Amino acid sequence: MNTAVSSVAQERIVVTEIPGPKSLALHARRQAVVSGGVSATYPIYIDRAKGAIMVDVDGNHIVDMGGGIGVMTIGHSDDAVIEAAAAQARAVTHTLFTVAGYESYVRVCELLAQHTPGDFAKKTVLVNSGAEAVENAVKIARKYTGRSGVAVLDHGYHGRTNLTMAMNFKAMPYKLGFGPFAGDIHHAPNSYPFHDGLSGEEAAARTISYLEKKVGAQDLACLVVEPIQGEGGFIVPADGFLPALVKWCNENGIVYVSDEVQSGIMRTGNYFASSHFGIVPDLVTSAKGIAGGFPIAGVTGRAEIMDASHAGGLGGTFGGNPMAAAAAVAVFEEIEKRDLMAEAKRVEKTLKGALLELQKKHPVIGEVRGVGAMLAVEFTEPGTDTPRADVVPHITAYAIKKGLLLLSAGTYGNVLRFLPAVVTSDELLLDAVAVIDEALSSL
Ligand code: PLZ
Repeated sequence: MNTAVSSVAQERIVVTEIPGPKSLALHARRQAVVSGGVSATYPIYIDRAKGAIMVDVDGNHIVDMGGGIGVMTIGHSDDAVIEAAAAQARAVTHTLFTVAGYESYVRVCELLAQHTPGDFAKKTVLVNSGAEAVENAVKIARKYTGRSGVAVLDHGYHGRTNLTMAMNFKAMPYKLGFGPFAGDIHHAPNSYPFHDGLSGEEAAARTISYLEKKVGAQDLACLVVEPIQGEGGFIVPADGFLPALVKWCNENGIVYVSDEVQSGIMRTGNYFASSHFGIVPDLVTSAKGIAGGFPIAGVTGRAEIMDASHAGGLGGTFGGNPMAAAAAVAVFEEIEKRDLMAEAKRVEKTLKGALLELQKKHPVIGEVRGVGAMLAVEFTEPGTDTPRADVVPHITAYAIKKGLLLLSAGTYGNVLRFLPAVVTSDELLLDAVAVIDEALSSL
């Protein structure tokens, strides 16, 4: 294990009630000055973090199964990542890449060209957030095709900007009262095998027929799809669904955008989840795990599409910030150097195995699913697919008191999702499942 991980005990250690007194004091200060629109899943405040552990201001060592929603894939405060960012900060912190360049931006684009699916010339634009990456993908697809329609799938999530709000499925909390929204966005059915029982081919035929009837393929600039829907509940589409959509897009001149903000950068044990499903998208969005906690995101894809914009059409003051870009380069280097891809597969083996065992004991577990270090449990009335929304809040509230941070997901709030750092030990993964077992037994 690298020193980054060993400098904070990789153990669950509870020394006060959680939240402890210092967290509660900070929370009171927050409530006076932070917008009420910014939610607090847990009223805890973090002092430092390494690997799989966050240490709160009261000294509790909390096992982080969420990674700040899928960002800390390489682990908290990885030595190589912080060194790279610090060295870059000492050298130069900002130029605005469109005014004067620097190497780390170019290097990230080379690495993304190398590691995104597809054996063709690729180019990238770097931006600040996942939502901004999705915005740019749409913008680029519209410019390239000269069409305006945007297709998205039910249960999808793409961000909080005006355009991406319109692309989200769920009204609450993402859209309610925030309209009017950007137009020409078309929502179509997804593939959700646990609920729809359809094969990939059947689900794709339904999606395609819906879009052809409702919009007309010739009016669509792009189809934007999360290969595994994240906020929607880690919905893994049926085999064959995504390849059929890609084929239809290719045949109809529609740009296929794989939104890999949550599923990308080794999360699923591949650089990009698209590869897991054997698809080659035209454009891929990356963010979250790409820079070990530094804010940077990108759109990467076919050079001819990425070059459709006139010079000056893409950009932004902070996009591809030097420190964040240097951190991203370090993440890619560490993945190779330490074979972290294998660690993502280990996480899947250990955690999925334990969750499947748990399912035998607790029939309220309807489905265990996911790929790599992107796993989830969906809770339903035993023997049915009727969502049980009460289980996840019970488990998360129980777990945090024991020093285990878990995240929920799902349109019906009935999914527990796991986005651990790939450096999380088997012991910690099994310990997390033991805590969930206790929580379920006390339901
Ligand atoms: N596309 C697939 O998962 C972000 C949202 C956290 P940003 N998901 C976490 C929250 O509550 O705001 C996400 C995603 C997919 C786009 C985004 C948007 O990425 O970096 O949050 O803008």
